[in-house]
Amino acid sequence: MNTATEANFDGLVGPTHNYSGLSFGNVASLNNSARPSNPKAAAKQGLTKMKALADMGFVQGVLAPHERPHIPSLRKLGFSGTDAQVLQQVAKQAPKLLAAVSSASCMWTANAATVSPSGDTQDGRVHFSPANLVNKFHRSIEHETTGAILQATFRDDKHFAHHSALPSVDHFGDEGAANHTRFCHGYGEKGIEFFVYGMEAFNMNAPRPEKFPARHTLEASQAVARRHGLTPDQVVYAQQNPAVIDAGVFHNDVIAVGNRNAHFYHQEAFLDTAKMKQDLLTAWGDRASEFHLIEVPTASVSVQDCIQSYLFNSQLLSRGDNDMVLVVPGECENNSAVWAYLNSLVAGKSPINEVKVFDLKQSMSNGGGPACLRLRVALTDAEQKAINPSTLMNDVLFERLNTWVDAHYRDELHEADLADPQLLIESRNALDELTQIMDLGSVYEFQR
Ligand code: SUG
Repeated sequence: MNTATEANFDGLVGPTHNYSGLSFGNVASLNNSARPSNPKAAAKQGLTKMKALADMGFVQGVLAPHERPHIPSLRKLGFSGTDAQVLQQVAKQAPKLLAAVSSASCMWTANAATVSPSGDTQDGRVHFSPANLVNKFHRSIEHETTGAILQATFRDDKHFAHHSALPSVDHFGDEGAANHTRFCHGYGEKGIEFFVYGMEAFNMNAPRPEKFPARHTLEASQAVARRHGLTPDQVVYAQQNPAVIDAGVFHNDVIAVGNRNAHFYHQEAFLDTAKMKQDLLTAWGDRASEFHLIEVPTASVSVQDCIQSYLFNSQLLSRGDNDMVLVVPGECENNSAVWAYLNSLVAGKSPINEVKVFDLKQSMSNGGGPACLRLRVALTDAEQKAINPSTLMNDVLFERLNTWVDAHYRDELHEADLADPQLLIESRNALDELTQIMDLGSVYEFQR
């Protein structure tokens, strides 16, 4: 058996971070539409969390932001001329399209890909499938650059297997690790991969939400499990409760989080909670008493409280066996029901022994909490050594990235600013420098 560690790769917030109300079904995105944003503060809030986790001894990586506004997407849609002319035309003819190709949404790297660690896969490599994010146009343009950045980070095919995204069509709607959790004894041991979906695409008679979209399908998860070489006995599928999707739980990570032998979830998260529990316990096998099902009742915390506070959009991190810390956003502290629940949780018998609070307001206002901002990758020592070292957080990288943000980021951005050709130039200059800092090569179209 290999020993392995869980690394967290956070998305660095890009220079065009803004609030455009692009995500129907995501309450925060819709509520904050057209509010001015602060890209500099957003990037710094993210960096502060990354550094704090690195200082706590966790392996922390960084995934670079994408090129935005994304001029190649606009050219595909028929805009032409110089880059400045393209911006001018789209701002006049289709301002929402400009907002969509300017979104810094790749910061939410829980949606970047689904990752299966080497302990789970038939060929003993770590498998990555970038998510097609097909349900939202602004996110559907992420997967190619995501793939390039993942390959520039996990850059050796002896240890890492990189797939392309699934077909970009609703039937295979894939939102990545936001709907995927891995349970295991130790990170290097064969684990259980738990896939949560919003609907069955090919079965019109199965339940599905009525108001908001189910972004992720069972068929997408099944395809990812197949291509990653997972064996059926280690895979569990569960359907999200359509009623919570309709209430604003657009990804399962807004209402459940798991790590090693603990599943922390809300009473109303799943369509069939009893089956979810039974299936996980069956897959876990013997030593069932070591598996913790921590169900939060509606009577303590309502679904609305979950959506408002992002209680479950937390990072559940192991400090040792049966010793976990929960990283939550500041909104949890400000919600009295949630804060009371968390205090009783850490005082109780579960493995969750401490809560750490981070200010991530800039990301939270678009519906992205601590768990949205990170992609988990369990790695053996040999795999860790094979990673591009310039992507790993430490004192030097923290300093360099803060200086870089100070040099290139604005501290106020309005939707109208997205048409400013100077913003495009600033963003490209910033990213060009970043590829050198992080030794990524030419991952962006403007560099080729
Ligand atoms: O896809 N918000 C993102 C938030 C993603 C959160 N990720 C996880 N739960 N894992 C989304 O809805 C809003 C952009 C805007 O409206 O400007 C946005 O894309």
